Amino acid sequence: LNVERYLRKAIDRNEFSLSYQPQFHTITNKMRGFEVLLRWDNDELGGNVEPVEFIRVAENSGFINEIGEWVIRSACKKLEYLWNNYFDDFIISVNISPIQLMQHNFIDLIESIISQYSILPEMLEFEITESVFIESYDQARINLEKIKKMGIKISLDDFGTGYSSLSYLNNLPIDSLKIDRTFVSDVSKGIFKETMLESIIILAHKLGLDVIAEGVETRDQLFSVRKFNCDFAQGFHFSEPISESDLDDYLKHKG
Ligand code: G
Ligand code: G
Ligand code: MN
Ligand code: NA
Repeated sequence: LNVERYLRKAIDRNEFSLSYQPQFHTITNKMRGFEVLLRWDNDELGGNVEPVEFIRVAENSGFINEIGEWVIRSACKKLEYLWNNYFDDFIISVNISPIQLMQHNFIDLIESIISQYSILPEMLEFEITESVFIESYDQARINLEKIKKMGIKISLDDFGTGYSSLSYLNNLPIDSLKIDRTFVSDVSKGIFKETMLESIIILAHKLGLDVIAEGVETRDQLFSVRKFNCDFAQGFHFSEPISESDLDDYLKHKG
């Protein structure tokens, strides 16, 4: 397929960029930080290619490791810049593919990247999905424990979809849980969705986890997640993912 062929050249041709979607505390409205989202602009494929169209291809070809390294490095560089210019206390959150997490040299790689920038590991968060544990639970778990020891935060992404198992919540070294946007978007559509949302939040809090609601698009949805004591929220209600070139403007006007 063409996608794979072009993907292999994308880093050298400077076709990748990162977008940044802010997350906010539901009550104080204080910014928690940004989720980093990969963007790919390729002329031959007609411009912007969605991550859903190429992440899987990159995973199957193993090329995700190289792309992922580029993402982490770029995110750390931006983290250094933001820490120097805007914030004392915030988090940059990076999506990590299961394939990346199972690399033998993953920990060395992360330590090496972090040492090259003036940043603290505590400011970095890795978003993982439950699919990690279907493939190779042990290897992923070993790496996660090491990442956690380094001080990097770990969050479980898309919670509530796929092969969710509640036992993961107790067995893995995670700090926070991101509630999938389907629970948030349907919250006004009946008591079942409300009960699901509320129960997930109560469970997470009992396990000492922070909770982030994804896909908050309206004020009503924000009020709903706040009513159930959800700690943080992210979504179009606050902001779309912001391109690198717009980020300074956004932060200056935010004050
Ligand atoms: O907003 P967006 O279309 O970018 O995100 C779609 C999906 O792609 C999300 O599930 C997100 O987790 C994934 N994704 C975005 N950026 C990255 C990345 O840098 N690495 C990995 N592995 N997945 C990403
Ligand atoms: O799976 P993950 O949570 O990493 O996916 C992030 C994806 O969600 C990105 O594609 C991003 O653009 C998208 N996204 C972010 N905020 C919203 C929102 O409020 N509504 C919808 N529908 N998608 C959103
Ligand atoms: Mn994510
Ligand atoms: Na998600």
